[in-house]
Amino acid sequence: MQRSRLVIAANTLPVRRLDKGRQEGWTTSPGGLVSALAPIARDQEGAWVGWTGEIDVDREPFVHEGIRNIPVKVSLADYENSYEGVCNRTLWPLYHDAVGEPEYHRHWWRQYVDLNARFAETVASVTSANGVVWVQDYHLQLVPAMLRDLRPDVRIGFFLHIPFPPEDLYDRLPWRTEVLHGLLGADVVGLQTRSDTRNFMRVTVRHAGTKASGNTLQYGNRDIKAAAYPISIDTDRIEHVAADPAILEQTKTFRKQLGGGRRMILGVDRLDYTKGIDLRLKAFHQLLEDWPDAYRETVFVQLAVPSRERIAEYQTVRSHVEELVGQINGRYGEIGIAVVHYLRRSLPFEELVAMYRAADIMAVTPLCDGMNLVAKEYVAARLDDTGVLLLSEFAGAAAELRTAIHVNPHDVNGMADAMHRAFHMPEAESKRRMRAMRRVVRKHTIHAWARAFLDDLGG
Ligand code: GDG
Repeated sequence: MQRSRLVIAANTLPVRRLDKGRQEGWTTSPGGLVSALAPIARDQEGAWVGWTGEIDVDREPFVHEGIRNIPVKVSLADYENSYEGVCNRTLWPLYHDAVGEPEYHRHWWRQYVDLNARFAETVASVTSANGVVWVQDYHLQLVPAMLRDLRPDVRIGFFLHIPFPPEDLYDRLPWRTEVLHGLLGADVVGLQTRSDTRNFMRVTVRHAGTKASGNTLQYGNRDIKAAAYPISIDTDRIEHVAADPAILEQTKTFRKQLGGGRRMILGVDRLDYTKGIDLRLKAFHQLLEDWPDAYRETVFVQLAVPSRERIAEYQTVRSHVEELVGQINGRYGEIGIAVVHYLRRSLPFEELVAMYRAADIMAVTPLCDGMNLVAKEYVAARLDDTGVLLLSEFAGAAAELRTAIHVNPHDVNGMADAMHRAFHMPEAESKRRMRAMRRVVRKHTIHAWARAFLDDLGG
């Protein structure tokens, strides 16, 4: 097997299969992580280990746009017990403040261990001597230690995209020591924020006997760096798209379709119960109740990208959101005029950017979120410094985007007031706030993020 000096391991490969029957082959997946890591992997003739998204399909490694893709076969049992079970019904809710109820099942866990072991073996077999491996996210928390056992010569990094929970929540996890042992196999553990980093360091002291000093954890005879590397976006790309005359035309078309001069609030999320879509809709409802005359001419557009649809909690949040949309439109809409426009699908990236440009207010109000890239993307798209960002204090992005209007997503009345305040903010103030945020996203890009992590890892 050919070996690479830089190997990325992630739940999914950076490509997805084009529809069968139409065109054979692969296309690069959209998304920030892929656009940040793909150029680095390409330059270094790197490899990417991950799942193709297909169940029970055995595929040989293949090269796509200069990156060697190494598929890991995922069986139905892997998918149901490890991916849907441990990843999305145990770890996802637990790490997100238990806003959903985590479930713990031994047979799920066994499959997670097994799948992590297969990832580690695959990575071990494709990494060159003294190479560098960067493991991504909560699906693969055991890989660092498993890989270290197989390949003590390689440098191992791990980055967690979701929050690391506080001690009292983390302690609930029946496999808390196993997970920590897995993560502590890395040389560098990256988290989204300083508070995630503190949480992580604390539990390793308590359950794994590490000694913490500054950003270093002493674990046995090794030193591990644990630090915050807040992820970001491809700012240049978004600015470039936002400046395209065709996108401006699209923006105008959206505004016209929404009713000419009507003011617009936008929400863009995966349809996930952590994103606070329902409470945000309730806040909009409250706004209309409190000031019916002032907001008769306002529309709320919610883009909700379908996600994890087989899981019951996701079906529940979907029906709840759809019920609220119906209630608000039933109460405030008129024939031919909806006040909430709800799209349960994803838009092409260019149209998404046009939406960002069309929105007077962007409401990003998750109950808990590792970072939230949508908030940063909105800021990057506001080339003329107009627009107001409402941002949950429980999104990792709040630590950097300090001049957004910070809201408590559990406080429906408070959010309605914040919407009201945003609509009445003097232009000089909203521009000053937006300019400050734009400086942040221009400086801290996804490329700077990847470089900072790999420099610390020695990659
Ligand atoms: C996890 C963490 C962390 C959304 N709708 C459309 C579309 N999107 C794109 C956005 C954005 C991405 O999806 C969503 O990223 P988020 O960061 O908001 O959220 P998660 O999916 O939960 O991501 C999160 C992230 O990992 C990175 O570390 O920030 O906290 O939960 O980029 O643009 N893209 C297109 N059409 C859509 O309709 N093309």
